Amino acid sequence: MTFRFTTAGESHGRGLVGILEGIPAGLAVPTDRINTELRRRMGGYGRGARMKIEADQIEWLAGVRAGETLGSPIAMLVWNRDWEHWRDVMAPEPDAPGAERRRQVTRPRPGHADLAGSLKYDRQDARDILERASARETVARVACGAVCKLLLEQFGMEIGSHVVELGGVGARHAVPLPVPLNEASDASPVRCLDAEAEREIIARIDAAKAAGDTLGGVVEVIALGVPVGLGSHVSWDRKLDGRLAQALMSIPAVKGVELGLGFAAARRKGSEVHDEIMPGLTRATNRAGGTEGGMTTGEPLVARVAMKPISTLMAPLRTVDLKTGGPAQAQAERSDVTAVPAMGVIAEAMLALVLAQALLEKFGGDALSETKRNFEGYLAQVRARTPRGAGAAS
Ligand code: EPS
Repeated sequence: MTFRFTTAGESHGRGLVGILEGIPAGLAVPTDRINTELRRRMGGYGRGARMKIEADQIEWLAGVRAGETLGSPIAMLVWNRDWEHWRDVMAPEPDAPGAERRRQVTRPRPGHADLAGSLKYDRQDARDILERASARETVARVACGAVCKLLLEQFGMEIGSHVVELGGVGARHAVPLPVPLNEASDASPVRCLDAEAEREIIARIDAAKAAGDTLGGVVEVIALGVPVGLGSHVSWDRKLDGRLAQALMSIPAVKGVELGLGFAAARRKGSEVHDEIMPGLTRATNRAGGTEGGMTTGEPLVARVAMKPISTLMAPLRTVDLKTGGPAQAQAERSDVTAVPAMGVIAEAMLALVLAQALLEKFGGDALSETKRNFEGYLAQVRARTPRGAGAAS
């Protein structure tokens, strides 16, 4: 079965649409579980005024009946409440002759898609670019990811995230991490497990806001309960680590992705990097972050995702006015001081989408019952290779 997903929608357009195809029939998809994920994405200290306007909730358009998936493409819609204030700017109808649109953007923001997009798509108004480049699009990703999380749950997998660094403040690593992770991280306004770091991060966000500046940071996203053998070593585009990196890197403003030790592995000796194999085929450590040879090892998947500071600055950087060609200050659109806590929720969704696709590739199934049968058969096969009972797939 082909698994694919796509989104449509502009930040101040009518709404966002997510379409997800390949989810088997018979999966219960309670609407409140999707909306909970959307609410989590809207949160986090440092978000701007837009999140006070919106109350993101899905409407099912297709693919679900009586609370269960049908196996057909699933379509979800989230209306933009802010559309009411932007109708005249964002209307799809042609302008009246001679009318000039409000809120044109001709002073591109360094770091945003404004300039490259305006040149590539030959637009005079960078709003034609930024409306789609806006991270608002991730609403639809999170909705599709929430459906994937429900699927993964059926196979014992659980995904969570927490902020490990924000505005240059690093959190002390909690060992072991709390389970369920999101219950603990969502209790913090910056989704950070270290209370001392949390206080310092909040102070830095306040200071950045006062200075008209923005902050980036790093999130750790983790999947527990992942069976051994998702993805494959046989071809470059089937390697799960590569697919994860692509999916996480596609989140707006993300500039780096690490799995396990990541860059630190390059600075250590082999004896300090590789995870020794123990009787029962378990691992002494999980420095690899849950993949070897482009396949899951059965250990938790652990990725760290680095986000640059948001490129809309209230104290703007230098740019060029595309109308005049002369020097100018970049456009200062309303925006967030930081969206790192929300990025963690989006990273969870992207991880869920990649894992759901890999799961369905391996086990197939038009109905959830069929996928489960195939999954159980495989687990039994792996268990037979781990006679001591313990094992990655148990
Ligand atoms: C976002 C909505 C946007 C921004 C943010 C993400 O709302 P508005 O542009 O109306 O303030 O808050 O977008 C960006 C950071 C960006 O660079 O475009 C959302 O729903 O997440």
